[in-house]
Amino acid sequence: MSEAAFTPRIFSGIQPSGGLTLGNYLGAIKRFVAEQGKMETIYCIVDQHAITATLPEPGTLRRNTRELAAGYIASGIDPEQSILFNQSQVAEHAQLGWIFNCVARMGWMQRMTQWKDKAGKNSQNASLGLFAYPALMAADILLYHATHVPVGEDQKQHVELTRDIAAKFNHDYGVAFFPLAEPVIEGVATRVMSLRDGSKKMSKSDPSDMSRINMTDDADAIATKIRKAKTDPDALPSEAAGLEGRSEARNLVNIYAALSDRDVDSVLRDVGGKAFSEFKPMLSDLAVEKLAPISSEMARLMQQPDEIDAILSRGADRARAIAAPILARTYEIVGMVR
Ligand code: AQP
Repeated sequence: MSEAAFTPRIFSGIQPSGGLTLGNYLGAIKRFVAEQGKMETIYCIVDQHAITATLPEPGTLRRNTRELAAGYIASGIDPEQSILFNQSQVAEHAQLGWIFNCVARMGWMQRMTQWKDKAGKNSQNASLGLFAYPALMAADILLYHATHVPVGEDQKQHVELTRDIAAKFNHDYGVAFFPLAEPVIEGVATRVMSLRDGSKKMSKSDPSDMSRINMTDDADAIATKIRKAKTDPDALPSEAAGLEGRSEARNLVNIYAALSDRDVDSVLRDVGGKAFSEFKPMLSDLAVEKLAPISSEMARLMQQPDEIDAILSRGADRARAIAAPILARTYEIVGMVR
């Protein structure tokens, strides 16, 4: 087995399945920004994944795609330094996804917790695309021979499946063609929880808007949501161990720590002993200070949809230049006549 040595390269994506949340920002985008300059970075708007749960209205999908592009750029993704594009413009994703549908096993897919959560009790009525989603995600990553995939906790199992698909392909064809990509899950905000229920992750698709902070929320909305966030009656502890069994309190402290680029212990040294009535306004002020410049820049960019589309189209050209030879070599390995 001899093939390429793999150049360190980052790939990650976000679905344009609704407005961006603070969970997407802290768990993904803020960390994507921090990776720029360390190695080659490729960031994708995975619009083909965004039609797996339900088929959104076309105008909504277009708007969400542009808003996510604006969110990436307003948060600090530089489309010159990173490759920024939407998945459907690079047909190689779907093409490699098909090969991986044939590599992945039904049993592997059935074990995916996101499939179980999203399909729920009515799995017979879920789309085939939702079931195959992790194989397409493996294609997204491996089409660029990415070695590192920064994600939130919830996506760890899908990156592990990507490794299984790469390993099976390499083994079955006797090659070392695809890298075993590493999930990169670092920092205090790899799992930002719902403001209404500390056992559920903050999610774009949660029916309750009060459960999440949207990146487009104004200062009043942020303050209201934090003021109404579920907590417990006790004061904040002075050390992280005191957050044990207090999921809502832990979540708010983690958000504060992530927004201020501090660790939890250092935050608790300052706020330990305070009641939530005192801590929540501190958290609101910090969230508004950090998020307001991003949301106003997003609003400005959204006034220029043609400029956003041009950035995505240039990004897609750059992505295709990497993807096409990797797909061509994959077809050759598989034995497809070209
Ligand atoms: N609550 C979260 N905390 C930390 N990280 C999170 N991510 C999402 N929610 C949180 C991370 O954001 C990246 C993009 O996720 P996605 O939008 O592609 O899919 P998702 O994980 O299914 O996110 P949502 O918000 O829950 O979307 P819907 O509601 O459409 O399913 C990933 O790196 C993810 O880990």
